[in-house]
Amino acid sequence: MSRWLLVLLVSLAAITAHAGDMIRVYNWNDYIAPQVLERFQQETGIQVEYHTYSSAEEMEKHLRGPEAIDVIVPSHNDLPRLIADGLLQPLDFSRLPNRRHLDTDLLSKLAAVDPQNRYALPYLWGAVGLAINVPKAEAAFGGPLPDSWSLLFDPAQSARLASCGISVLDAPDEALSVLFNYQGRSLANSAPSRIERAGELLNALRPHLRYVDSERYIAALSQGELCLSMAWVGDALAAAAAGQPVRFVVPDEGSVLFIDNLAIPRSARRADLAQRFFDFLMQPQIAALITQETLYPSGNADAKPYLEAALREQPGLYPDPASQRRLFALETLPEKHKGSRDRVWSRFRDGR
Ligand code: N2P
Repeated sequence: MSRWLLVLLVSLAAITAHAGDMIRVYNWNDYIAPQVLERFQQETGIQVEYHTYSSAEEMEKHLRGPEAIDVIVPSHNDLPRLIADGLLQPLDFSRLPNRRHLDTDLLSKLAAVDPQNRYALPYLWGAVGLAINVPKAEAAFGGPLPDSWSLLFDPAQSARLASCGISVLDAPDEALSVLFNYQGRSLANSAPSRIERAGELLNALRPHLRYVDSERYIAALSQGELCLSMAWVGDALAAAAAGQPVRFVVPDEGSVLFIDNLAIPRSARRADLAQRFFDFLMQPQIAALITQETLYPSGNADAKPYLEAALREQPGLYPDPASQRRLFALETLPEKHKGSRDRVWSRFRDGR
């Protein structure tokens, strides 16, 4: 073969290897740094078709739907069911050299829901708490506020805050877990009839809320349009970063932690490219950029030194030891609770 023909063939091969290389990614809203996607596309020539969802329910709809998806980001508590239902593919660790940077503490927590960490790579994590616009909330409340879920769950207290705007996450497992915990119970160990009873309390609360939504509240908090939100940590810190006097509180009664994970759906056409994407994201500097942008703690232990000092020290981002003692990992909801949960939740969310 002539040298020129060989050169031609090699360059043709290079072109065809890249032409049409694409991954379809579904991730939570506000959960990536846009420049990270751009850099990945530039460096690898792999196109990313990027979509977002704002609830676990929506995520699961996509996962069970007809579309082929290469990357999905489920929370740890949903992993057992997704794995058992065959909706995820095992990872190939040999394609993931940067996996060594992941937080081993998180990996061992995850092993409880994903034995041997075969399916999931911790990406971002954090606490559920209350985002409070302190001056607005104190003015409406008529004095200093307790660091308590009672602000939300005690209808007498939430009635006082209704005028300055309250929202709740569209996250039934999180919301019911913190409610049960506030009442001194455990959601996973309670009878389904208890969930129906909790539904009555939620319904009493509903008229005091603007909405039950996990996306709208981010901009609203940042514009001072809400004074109390059940919030995921990064969304609350984003409002503070936007200049609002918003505090993120892990209430005295305690709250839940979530770990969100990179995973490959069963339907993926390009598991190979999905794993290249994961390995790219697991570079400590890239992981740091993502935390810098989203204000969620990183699943990457080696990202910390690359965070700007102000962020590394930012109270609330990585829970301090006192909050840590009040936080427990969100439990997986037993199958037998799902019916009651879904009934109670759709009535509450839609305010009917
Ligand atoms: C960020 C979404 C946080 C995901 N807006 C919580 N599992």
